[in-house]
Amino acid sequence: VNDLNTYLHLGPDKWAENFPVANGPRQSPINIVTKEAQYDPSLKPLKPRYDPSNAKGILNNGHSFQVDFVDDTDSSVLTGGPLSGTYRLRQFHFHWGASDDRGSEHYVNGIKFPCELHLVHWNTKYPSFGEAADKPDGLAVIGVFLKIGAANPRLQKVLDALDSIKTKGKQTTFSNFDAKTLLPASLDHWTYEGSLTTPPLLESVTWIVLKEPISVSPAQMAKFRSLLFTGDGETPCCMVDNFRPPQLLKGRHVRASFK
Ligand code: BO1
Ligand code: ZN
Repeated sequence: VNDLNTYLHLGPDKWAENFPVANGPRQSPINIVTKEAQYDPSLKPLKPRYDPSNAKGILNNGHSFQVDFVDDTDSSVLTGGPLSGTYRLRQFHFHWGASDDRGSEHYVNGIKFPCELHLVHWNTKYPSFGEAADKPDGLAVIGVFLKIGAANPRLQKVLDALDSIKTKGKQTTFSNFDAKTLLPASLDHWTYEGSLTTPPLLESVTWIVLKEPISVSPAQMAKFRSLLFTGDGETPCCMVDNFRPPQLLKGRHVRASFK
């Protein structure tokens, strides 16, 4: 694939033409039907341990923006929950809508949120993110819903950086940021076996979707929507509706860490 971005902009309906795994057995996101999720007492407490000094940069990748982390040691890791072993933080990014009635990738009982945060980790039983990314137990992503409410001061440093990366391909340094401050008070979660939600849609993700949303104000959501999909010199196109809709469950089971 020479230009992943070309496929991204054709939209989710066209992805299967070049990525047949789009119709595979463990695609993401999904609609989480809470009454179908079974409490699993064998799930361990989820343990994120992040080092603020690992934050490295922030990039407009043309379909979202991502904050990247140095991942050459076990200093920012996720363990516990459904996971065996240690998963290193690689990056976080968001998906959001043009308006507050949509934007999240996962739904809960058919309910959409205006935005969803993804913290992307890779299993250190493999030598690198790239090696892990196509293994069934290679990746773990924490999903956090954002709901409209009070301004969230913990988002502000990220949002203030967006003016510097308005267009596709722009990046700047982003240092000394504690990703844990973006998590809600409760780490209660649902978990299931899924995939990347954008091409290459690899079926390698253990999804950990937190039950408790974090807040975001209308003005903060406007800041997300001020980013552009387009590069400098192109006709500006606002970065909005960068989510994939829910995929078929195909017999999968969703487990809950809480009763
Ligand atoms: S998501 O969390 O399921 N929305 C998701 C979707 C796609 C990626 C990551 C997370 N893509 C990968 C790229 C790699 C890149 C990596 C880390 O993200 O395929 O090329 O190195 O930024
Ligand atoms: Zn994502």
